[in-house]
Amino acid sequence: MTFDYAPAPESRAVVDIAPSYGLFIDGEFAPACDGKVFKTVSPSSEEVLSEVAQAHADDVDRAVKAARKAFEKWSALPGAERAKYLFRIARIIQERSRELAVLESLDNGKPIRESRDADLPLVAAHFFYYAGWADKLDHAGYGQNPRPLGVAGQVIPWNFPLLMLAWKIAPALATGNTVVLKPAETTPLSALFFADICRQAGLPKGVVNIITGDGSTGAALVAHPDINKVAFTGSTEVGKAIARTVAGTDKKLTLELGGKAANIVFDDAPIDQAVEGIVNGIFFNQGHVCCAGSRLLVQESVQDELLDALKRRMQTLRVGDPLDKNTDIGAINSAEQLARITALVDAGEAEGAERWAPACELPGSGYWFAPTLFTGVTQAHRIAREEIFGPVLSVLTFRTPAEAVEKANNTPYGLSAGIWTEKGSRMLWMASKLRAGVIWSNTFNKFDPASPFGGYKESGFGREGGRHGLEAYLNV
Ligand code: TAP
Repeated sequence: MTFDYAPAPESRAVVDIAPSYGLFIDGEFAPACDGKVFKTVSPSSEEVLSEVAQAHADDVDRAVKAARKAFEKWSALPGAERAKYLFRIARIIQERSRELAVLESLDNGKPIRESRDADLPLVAAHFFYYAGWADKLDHAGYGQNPRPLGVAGQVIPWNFPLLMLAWKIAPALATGNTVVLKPAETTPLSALFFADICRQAGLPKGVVNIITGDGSTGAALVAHPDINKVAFTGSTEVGKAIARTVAGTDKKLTLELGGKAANIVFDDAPIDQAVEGIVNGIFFNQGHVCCAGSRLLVQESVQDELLDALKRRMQTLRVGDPLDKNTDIGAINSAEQLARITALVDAGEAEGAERWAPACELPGSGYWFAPTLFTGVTQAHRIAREEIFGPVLSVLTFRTPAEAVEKANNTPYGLSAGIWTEKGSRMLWMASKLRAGVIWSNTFNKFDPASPFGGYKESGFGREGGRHGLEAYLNV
């Protein structure tokens, strides 16, 4: 479904944003018990969008209790009944996708073209997909009568606020669990809008609870003694801390963490197509993508040709207002993230890599970073090892397929990889050697709810999406 968006000022009017929001607990919005709030800001204008309740540990407890109470009835519903609610939610998301896309672009900074054509269709598709599983769990390959776990505590990041919510909530509900979800501090609004959709869909009270807050709220949730499952997406550092909290308890845990994916281009690859894939791989969503193709590995013999074409293409990228449908690269999500990107880029220069960016004028207010390319990068450089989580590409070269595999795997992460070649046998050989959970060939950043997603090594464990995504929420 596509909409023709009005120019920026009118788009803003597409969605009503309340001046303040409470926590969504047991089907009602209510302030935090101590009345604390925080502001959520649009990263493209630094305008305060709304004030949102900051959940206290007692609020977390209240949300978990509501989810526990709701679990009894929700888990006892026939799968076909749960499916009806999920289908209804999916349809309302489609109906309200224009509002949601604008809201997501305002709160997160991502271009409206992406929230409209990528995030929202994927969010709805995810709910439709898991709705379809709700009455077929006996056929999921886990034997007769797989049982839900109970209450799931879910913590998500700011890069795909609504999509990460869908990845967490849809499989949990389909399998008969109830949830308490904490969105990231910088992007709470689409999760609160989703709470309203739950009410619109008539979802029983307490099945979904949304508690806004900061890292301390997430920590209180994962440490709560009465949750049965923790699902986390975010940084490897916080993921490790959560694993330590959960260790020794009977809580089931899945972690989706960081990445430093290699996008590998062989000399027989269709260069123009590869350039599009590289651009999509690193500049989609400002590079705030855990599976971003942030390391370009190019075969030496085509390096010059490829880099010339890539630089020409980068000169056409438009950075600016997320609500302008011609924008390719929106705002960096927060001042903190901008500082992190800037520090790593400075380190790249200090360590001797060569920095290049097209001439591009950045807006005066808000948080912005021009699409950037580093050549002369070695594996020892920080920009080749650490996740930048921004629109910054590090280019390395290789001569042989074996060298490409060695360099691609030379990272503590293992979330995704891309291979560009005409040779089918090489694709298969590479795919068998790369230590990455998702491997794309002659494409990049393609997602489908039927396809499991997740990492190797420090990119985490467990899979979301597909039949595999059910397992994380079932006693099997
Ligand atoms: P984090 O700082 O890890 O935050 C993720 C979520 O955890 C946020 O809701 C955060 O709350 C919360 N949190 C922070 N400290 C916590 C604690 N001690 N206990 C429990 N929860 C806590 O990551 P981020 O900056 O939002 O996101 C960027 C990172 O996420 C990148 O490294 C990226 O690779 C990774 N990521 C991975 C994936 C997948 S699928 N593997 C997808 C998206 C992002 P506040 O934001 O309110 O502080």
